[in-house]
Amino acid sequence: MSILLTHAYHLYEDHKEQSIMRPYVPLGLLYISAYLNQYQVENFLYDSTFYSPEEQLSYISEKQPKVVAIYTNLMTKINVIKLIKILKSDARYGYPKIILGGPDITYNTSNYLHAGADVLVIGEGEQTTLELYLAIVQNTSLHLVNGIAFIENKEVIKTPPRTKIKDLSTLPLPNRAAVPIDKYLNIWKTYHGKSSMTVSTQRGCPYTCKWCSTAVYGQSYRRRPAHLVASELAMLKQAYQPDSIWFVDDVFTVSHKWLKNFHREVIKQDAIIPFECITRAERLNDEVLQLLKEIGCFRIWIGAESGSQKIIDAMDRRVDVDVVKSAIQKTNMLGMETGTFIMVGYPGEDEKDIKDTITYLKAANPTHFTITIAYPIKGTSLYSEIQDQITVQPNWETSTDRDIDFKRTYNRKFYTYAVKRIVNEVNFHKELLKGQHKNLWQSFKLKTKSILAYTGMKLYK
Ligand code: B12
Ligand code: SF4
Repeated sequence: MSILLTHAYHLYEDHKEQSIMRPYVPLGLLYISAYLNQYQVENFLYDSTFYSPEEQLSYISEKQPKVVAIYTNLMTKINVIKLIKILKSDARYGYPKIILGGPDITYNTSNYLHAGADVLVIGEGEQTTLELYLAIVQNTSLHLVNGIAFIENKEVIKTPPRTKIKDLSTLPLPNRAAVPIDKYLNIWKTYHGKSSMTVSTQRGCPYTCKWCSTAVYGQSYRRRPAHLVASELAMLKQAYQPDSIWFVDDVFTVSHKWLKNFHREVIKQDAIIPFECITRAERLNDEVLQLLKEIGCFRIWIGAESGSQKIIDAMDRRVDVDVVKSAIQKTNMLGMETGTFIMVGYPGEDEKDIKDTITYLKAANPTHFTITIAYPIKGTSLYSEIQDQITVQPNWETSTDRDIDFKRTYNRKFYTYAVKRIVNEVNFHKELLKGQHKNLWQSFKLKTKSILAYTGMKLYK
């Protein structure tokens, strides 16, 4: 009897990731594996990141697990469904029960069950996976397990929601020994000269940005005690010597009290590792920035999503664009890198808003910025708002939420050009800021691309 935990992300298929090569371990699976270990439940973890679907299948065939449990997000969905269909139809794999978990299943319950999954674990996975696995092997009623969905007599049954884990200190550390950590660290070293690992200190986010998926942890805020996070860092430092850490938390500085404790603990436990984190501008101030810097923070991602207050408000982002701008500028001045996220094509956005975004990015001057064309994730308020304006809704099993399109202010192609316009115009400005060190040829290329993109915008407006 055993459970095999896996996912369906294969790096060799992800051409975008191959150009950046910043792979991270599937932390959710590692948490579940550690939890099962704590209860002496035999589990195998197959991290498919560096392997092909064929290699994954051959591993499943060799292990013949009773249960195959697969992590699912909106991008890996297509591969997950392919995997389910193979496991359901080929005797070589012993017809295991198939459990799915992760962020994409919460609001696509019926679809995943009809695609062949036996049971879905909704929300936080540790306790539910343990109880569900025991129910399967002991053949007891699934109705007694909270937080799951399954089909019975052709009907989708959802059991009462699982209570969120209140005290995160009860969780064991993620089972990093179950994945090829060296491969991850070596790829980082080879492509970036320094390695990086992830750590999670927080579950849930109390904010309500309309496009953001809160499908797993909900609108909650729970935090691991600062001294335990510091001990985890000390352990990582000793075991793997990572050059940096990415805290995968939604809003790292949401609690200043926690941050002060964490500051004290990492110093006390000699656990400082350079790190980057994501936070909100209004949860930063001079003191917080100083604390972050003192404990090794080298990069802060501060989201505004737009330079237009009108769009920020439409997103229910609850932040002032000038506060974001000033937070980025202050962080830059303290010698830490900054990053920001931009979304274009949000409902109601027009050309003036895009112009405001360019002006904002030029003034804030973050070290890095990423741009996404807005898409509606099932279960978000944005999805509910645009539901009756969907213009493109491809087959669910073979497409992702990113392929859904809805009625926007302009033609979809307008936004592809808008992204190019923002990138080139802002990077042109960055060249100018270099003063006498600027590269004239590079500046000329960027400005030309920016003008061409602007022409494209006008064409598709
Ligand atoms: C780190 C991260 C990334 C990293 C992933 C690195 C890695 N290998 O893990 C990177 C940067 C690569 C990334 C990319 C993307 N991400 Co991302 N990411 C996150 C983030 C910030 C943290 C994830 C994490 O580690 N959490 C901590 C762990 C412990 O939580 P967890 O994974 O949710 O696991 C728990 C449960 O889900 C469940 N569970 C997890 N796995 C399994 C498996 C089984 C079998 C079971 C039963 C249960 C179960 O139990 C776990 C413990 O309770 C989350 C936001 C968040 N706060 O969670 C977004 C998030 C997961 N990402 C999201 C998105 C949209 C993306 C992208 C599609 C973005 C894009 N480019 O458009 C891509 C997809 C990439 C891909 N091809 O898979 C969405 C997912 C929405 C959805 N419905 O799928 C999230 C929720 C962000 C959001 N709020 O909208 N992401
Ligand atoms: S975008 Fe960030 S702040 Fe907003 S709800 Fe999502 S995690 Fe929270």
